[in-house]
Amino acid sequence: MGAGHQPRHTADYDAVVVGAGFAGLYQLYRLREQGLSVRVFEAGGGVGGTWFWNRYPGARCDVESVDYQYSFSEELRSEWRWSERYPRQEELLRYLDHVADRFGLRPHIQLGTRVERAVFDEESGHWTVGTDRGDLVRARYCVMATGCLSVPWMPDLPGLEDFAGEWHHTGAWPAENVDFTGKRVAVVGTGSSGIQVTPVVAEQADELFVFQRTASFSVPAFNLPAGEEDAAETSAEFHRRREFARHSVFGLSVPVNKQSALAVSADERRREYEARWRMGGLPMYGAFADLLIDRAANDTAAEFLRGKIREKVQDPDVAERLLPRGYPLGGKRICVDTGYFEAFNRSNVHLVDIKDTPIDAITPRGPLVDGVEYPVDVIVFATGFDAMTGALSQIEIRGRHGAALSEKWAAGPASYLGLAVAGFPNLFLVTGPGSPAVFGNVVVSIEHAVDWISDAVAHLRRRNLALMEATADAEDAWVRHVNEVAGFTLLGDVDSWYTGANVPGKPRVILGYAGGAGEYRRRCDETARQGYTGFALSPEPPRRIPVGDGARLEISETGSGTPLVLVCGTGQDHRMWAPLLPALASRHRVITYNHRGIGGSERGERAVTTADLADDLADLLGGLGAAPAHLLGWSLGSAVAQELALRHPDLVASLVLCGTWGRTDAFQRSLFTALAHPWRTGHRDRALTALGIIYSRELLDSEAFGPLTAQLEPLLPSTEEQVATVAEQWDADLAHDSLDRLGGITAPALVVAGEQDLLTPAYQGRIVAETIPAVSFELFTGPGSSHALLMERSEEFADLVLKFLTDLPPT
Ligand code: NA7
Repeated sequence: MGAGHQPRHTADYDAVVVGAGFAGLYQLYRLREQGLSVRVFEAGGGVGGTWFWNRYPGARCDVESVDYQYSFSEELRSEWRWSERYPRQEELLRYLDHVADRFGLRPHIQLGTRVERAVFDEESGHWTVGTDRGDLVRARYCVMATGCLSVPWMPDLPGLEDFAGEWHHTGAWPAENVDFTGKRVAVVGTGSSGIQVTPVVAEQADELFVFQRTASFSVPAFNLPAGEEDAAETSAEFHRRREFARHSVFGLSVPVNKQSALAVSADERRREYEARWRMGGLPMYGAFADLLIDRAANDTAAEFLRGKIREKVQDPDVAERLLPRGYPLGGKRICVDTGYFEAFNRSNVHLVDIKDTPIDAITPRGPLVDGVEYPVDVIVFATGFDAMTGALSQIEIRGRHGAALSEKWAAGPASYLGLAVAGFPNLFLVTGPGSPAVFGNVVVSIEHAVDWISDAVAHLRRRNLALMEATADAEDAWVRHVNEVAGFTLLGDVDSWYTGANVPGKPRVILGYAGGAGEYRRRCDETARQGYTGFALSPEPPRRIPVGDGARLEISETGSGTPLVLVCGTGQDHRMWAPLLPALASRHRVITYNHRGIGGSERGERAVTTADLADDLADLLGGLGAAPAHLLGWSLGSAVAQELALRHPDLVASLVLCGTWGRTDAFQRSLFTALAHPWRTGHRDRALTALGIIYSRELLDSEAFGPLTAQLEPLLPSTEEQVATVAEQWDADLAHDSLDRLGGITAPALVVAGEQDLLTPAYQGRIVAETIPAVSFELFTGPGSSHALLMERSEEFADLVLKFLTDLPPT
């Protein structure tokens, strides 16, 4: 945090978005459209992200203007005119500024503010986000729109701090003009940025030294001013192009040739490469289907491009040194240039090959290579970015149990679909690692990711769910898939920012999904269509409140209307209700109640009885101002609900009882003792009567019960003394739980039972249904346990409950 700024809790928002570039602006727009309060934090002094920072001379996008723009607003698209085929940085920045103004986004963006921490609070299910300006805000959702190439990578060069001239990184270029006129200049790095800056500086500088470690493949842009006709034509074409790009391999609007480069004659190959060359730029990727898969196929394209360099560069020795070798075409993103190789035909431009002899140091006068000093006035570092993970690793991001993302990602980033991370609920990444954005047109990918995230948020809100979290299994499977796919391509083996190899110490893993933009989209959309498979969706995290003599209860609340309390069973918690919540919360104030400490563990030696829990719940309802309430009990919860209805009838408006009618551990033990050792206890008949409540006579007489009894055997008392104690307890319990007592329930009740559940057969429900006076009885049938049945058919179950509640006579 910056000096002088004390953290202060400034506000709560529905969502915090980090970054106001292409991704952040659109994310803000979408969430605002959905009615969310949103705060965007942006480190830059203006919006624009990459296009705010990369203002170096010659900075230009390598995707055509018509494709590198938003598609979400037809008005925006039709009113904006691009002036060139490939947009300059300055024009892109103007466009993004226009978007921020046109859609009223600025009031929600805090500029000049760097997010330093984002911490998930498990108690509240919210993110707390802290900035270098002292902001401390809370938000339900946190969206990282931090960009794929937003953290400039600077080599650690000894002596740089004593350099007498000025130096800049292309990725953090000053807003003021840097004048190269009459100066000696060094450009370090010959990736996209170095290739773009070189010809522009060459025209201004006295002398230019280009320090090249690896030569790059580059295809000319053939940039042109956009004529009126072009604009009209491309406008008409826009939707067709965009739709094509969305489902294409590279996210580009140019078709990929479906043939193998090796399946055609040398002449035909050359014709195709020439045609792609004339298109200019990235369409070269699609010249043949197997360029990024088969090294021999790739070599044909690489050789074609090397031939072009030889044609352009007059000095054969310089040309030879500019030839990219040792890695496949496309292994590093193909550069798109305007006069890069031609610049070396100028007498003031010098290529310094540093492949075998790296820059040793920067002296006060300039770079020192192999004992030779290159005195310069300005050094331009075009040394790239800590890509994909750099921006995220600069923020302290902590998820469940305080776990740090940086630690989780120590051996390489793991995400599900590049959109979410297991253990970090409601944290979304726009084009994160594991997404295909960097292999094509990032704007197409950004729009898709933002739409997906926005739809997911809408889904959660519509269904009254609070949290969405990738499961560890889904994440593992995605990471495996990403690596598997990369293994089929030539991308995974190359030292580049695609693999993290450009930053020393960074784990070397493929950072993007190489399965294709279209295939990726299909997978993400399918996931969403199927209700977000691979994600755990859950209701509000519970509030924990101490009650009774120290036991802790957990409650969560959602929705509004007449209180409806959901009481879960032993070993379950509030998450079990997730499938039912959307429907129930649409009509009721739903309180889920999770009793903890059952079995005496949190209450000393004394076992907790249903009566204790019922009393706790009664206190709770009073404290929450939620009485009288409808009660829906599952398993042991249904016993608690019953007990509450008996002990505090005025607090219970109605009862929905489903699942096994278990009692306390002590009760169960004595029950089974009675069953398994009837000759010892002498209570066989009474036991069977009681078990008829919980199970059924038919079930007890069936073979199915034998194995269960065997399982219980170790629990059973064996000495005479133990048996006597249990028998005594059993008498007390049985008296307590007699059917006659159920007859004392006056609240209207609905009993739900599943036919296939060993422990919850229909018979149990029928007996209860016949016993409780004001009752209706519903039988759910189907395969599996009644619990599975209930959850799988949650909509039907919720309808049943809602209908029961609606049809209740007014009190
Ligand atoms: P890139 O493509 O990562 O290029 C960085 C260049 O800097 C590349 O030529 C590197 O050589 C070179 N480099 C990095 N460190 C050093 C040191 N220590 N000494 C000499 N040279 C060095 O980044 P760009 O900004 O050009 O482009 C990034 C993306 O932006 C691009 O792919 C487009 O999508 C737009 P190396 O290849 O590592 O040998």
